[in-house]
Amino acid sequence: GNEIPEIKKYVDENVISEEKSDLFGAAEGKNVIFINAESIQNFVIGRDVNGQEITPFLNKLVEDEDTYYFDNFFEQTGQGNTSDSEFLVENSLYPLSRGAVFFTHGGNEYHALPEIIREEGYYSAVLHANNKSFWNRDGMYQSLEYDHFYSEDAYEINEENSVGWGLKDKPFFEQSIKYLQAMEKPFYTKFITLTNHFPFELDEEDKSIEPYNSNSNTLNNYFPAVRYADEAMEEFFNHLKQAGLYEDSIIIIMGDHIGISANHNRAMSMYLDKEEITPFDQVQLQKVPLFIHIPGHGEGEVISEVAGQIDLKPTILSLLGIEHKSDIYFGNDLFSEDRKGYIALRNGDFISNDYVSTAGMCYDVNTGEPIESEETESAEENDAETTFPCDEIEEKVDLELNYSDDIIYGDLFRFVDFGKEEKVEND
Ligand code: GP9
Repeated sequence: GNEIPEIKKYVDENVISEEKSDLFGAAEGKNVIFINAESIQNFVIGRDVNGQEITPFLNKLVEDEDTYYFDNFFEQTGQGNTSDSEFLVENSLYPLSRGAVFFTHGGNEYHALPEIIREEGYYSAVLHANNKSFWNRDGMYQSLEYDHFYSEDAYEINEENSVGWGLKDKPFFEQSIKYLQAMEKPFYTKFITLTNHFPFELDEEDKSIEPYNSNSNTLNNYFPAVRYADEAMEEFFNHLKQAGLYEDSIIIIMGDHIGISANHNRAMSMYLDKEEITPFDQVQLQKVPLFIHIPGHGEGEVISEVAGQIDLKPTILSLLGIEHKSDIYFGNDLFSEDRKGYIALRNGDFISNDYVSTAGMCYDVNTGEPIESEETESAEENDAETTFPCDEIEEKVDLELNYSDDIIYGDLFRFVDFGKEEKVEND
């Protein structure tokens, strides 16, 4: 645990903000309903396919006065896909560069959201209609200190209500309502959807829009599958309203990771009407949607500051009015003015409010044009040094990823006494 003081110093000086955001405590005491939306990328939001809207419900949410929509929000997962997105959200640590941390370090000591908010009287549960050991979830959820995991055994699953990976999202949400009704309040629940999963199979009766027409069946079928997920989430909002659960809850919807890999770039460039998908475009395609819906709030807006999955834990804690100064994490409260201004991807690439660094190149974030290096005089010799404007952030990105890896590989939170988080009055 010798590294902990150095890591704590770094996060205190570079990550954790002293200032509370204006939304600190805005959802105090409310239930939190988090939807990990399988494979939903941001490029579908507000777009059409064959002249038909892909996500009519999410598009309405963008305009909704109770909703904050983040349109410059990045997924930061590695090989652990959905499980990595969960890891990022619960811990505000980075997943690993190789393998899935849920498998490789499922027995570590963590200081995750469910544990922290239990101290404030929150009950926590995950609802996901798949085998409980997939991604070693049953083991990892114990380490994250979830109170309960409603896995496939908690659902009625038959041939009619399943497709592809299992229970369809519509019956999944419908069957979950009874668990929410019976649950201790306030609760923090995570719903992990399944239908919009590669290879994006749907039954005919569930296809509300026609597939796209390109050389990639994966991309073609993605659109009707995303529409199905959009409809399922709309139905879920309606179930919550009918069950009397809506008013006392905040609902967060987050795309977990990309659905369409670079293998489908020819079809993707045709759909996006681009000559080719450049490395810069590839990074843009790692955007996933994030919606934070606070019923009755009335001050929602579209937020375009760069943001990522690492930011969810501090954001949720802040919305609930929970201070966490002793904590160690690498994200920022999305509503704080005082933020790092960059998002690190697991491969070391990053996106800042000014630059994108990928494949060894530094790009202007607005134009997508590569930025030339600058020649500067070296202080010691008469040599010229080559520097890129991306260099400074790149150093921090490398440091953060290494610190996060150290925490996981060394199981360093065993040596930290985080104490009790403080519930603070909003001022
Ligand atoms: C499986 C589901 C999908 O339970 O979460 O996981 P993925 O393959 O997307 O990582």
